[in-house]
Amino acid sequence: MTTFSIEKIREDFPILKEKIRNKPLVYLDNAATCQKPQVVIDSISHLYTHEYANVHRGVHTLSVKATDRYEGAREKVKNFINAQSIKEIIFVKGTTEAINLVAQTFGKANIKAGDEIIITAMEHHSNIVPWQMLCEETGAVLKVAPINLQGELIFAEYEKLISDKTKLVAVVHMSNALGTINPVEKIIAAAKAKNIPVLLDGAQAIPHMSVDVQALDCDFYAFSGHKLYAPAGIGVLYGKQALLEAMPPYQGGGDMIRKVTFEETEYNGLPYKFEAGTPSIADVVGLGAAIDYLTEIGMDNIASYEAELLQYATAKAKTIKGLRIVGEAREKGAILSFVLDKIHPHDIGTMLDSLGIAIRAGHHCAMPVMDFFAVPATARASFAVYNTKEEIDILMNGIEQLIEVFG
Ligand code: C6P
Repeated sequence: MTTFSIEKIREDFPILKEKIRNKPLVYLDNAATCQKPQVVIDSISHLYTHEYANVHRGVHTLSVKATDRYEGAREKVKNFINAQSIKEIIFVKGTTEAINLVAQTFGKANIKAGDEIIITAMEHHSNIVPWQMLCEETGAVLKVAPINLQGELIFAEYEKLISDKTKLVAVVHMSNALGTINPVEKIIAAAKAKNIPVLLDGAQAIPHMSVDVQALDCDFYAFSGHKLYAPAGIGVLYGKQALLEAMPPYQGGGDMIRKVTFEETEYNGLPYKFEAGTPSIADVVGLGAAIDYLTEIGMDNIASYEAELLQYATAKAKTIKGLRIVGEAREKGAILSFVLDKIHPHDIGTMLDSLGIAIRAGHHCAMPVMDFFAVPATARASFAVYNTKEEIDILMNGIEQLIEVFG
């Protein structure tokens, strides 16, 4: 049952009033990136209008104000995912950079020839390629836990891959191509039984459910701001303090140092050790505002509203002849991937655009998933808190129209 006013929420997002090809915008490409509420836009505008300067560097008033805003946002992120300390919150560009950071620091320090890293067959390229690069550099081996035709992890096969050679498990929390929500508690427990650290790719999960990194007991959690109603170009790597402290820095430069001479450099403490150079200050402030906005609505309310939307869309999609849903996991987030008989997903995307409907068509940066389901691509509608059942009706009518004309 919806516990908030959807009309009010839609009012918060100015872009939803746009017309696309003379039709009201129906934005269903939220898994790629979602739209921004006015409070996020205002927070950035306010910073640049009244409080902007570089952070951690100046004693002047504006620098102190900007630093307060920036560090205030870190505190908000910490509370949002229930980390133990702000030292565990590293600002990065996004999920991709967060995973690369772990591969290049934790990975290089702890993984050697013959060691193994476990991922799953439903990973985004961002959680495949950094590990392949590390394996190439170190001689480690990448193991892939298989999935079934519903798009679910075959847990028993994952368990079989865990051995004394396993040095890291890196798994997507919610798949962007299928919508599958992985049983991360079980995945983590199986790895912890052998003291193996676990990284979760939370890019898709974070906007759809409440995430508690302490309850999960994951070692790393990566996510992007732009899928969480915040600006693009900012993301978060959560890491357990002890692990982060033991890791070498990622990049060298300003802010990540305590003392530099030509002979040697003493690195800064956490979290700054991993934040070299002037950060994306306004984007961090925008992320803080997005977190305030979502906290006010409540992540559990968002999860139950979006579950309603997904259920509604799935039921409708199943009545359309010639439509096949790709990814029918029992635990699923607000993503509907599908293919149509005889119409290529790119044509579906283009034709729906002519009706004002934005979906994504393609391999969704998950080519191995496409290979597994033997499709070149899928069409993907992905829902956010501001979407409605009426918009889903418009989507389904659009699909029926294009089947009639081209199918
Ligand atoms: N998926 C999609 O349309 P970045 O680009 O760093 O913000 O996020 C990468 C990423 C990592 N993991 C998962 C599960 C993701 O879904 C994404 C981004 C977008 O599905 C763009 S390819």
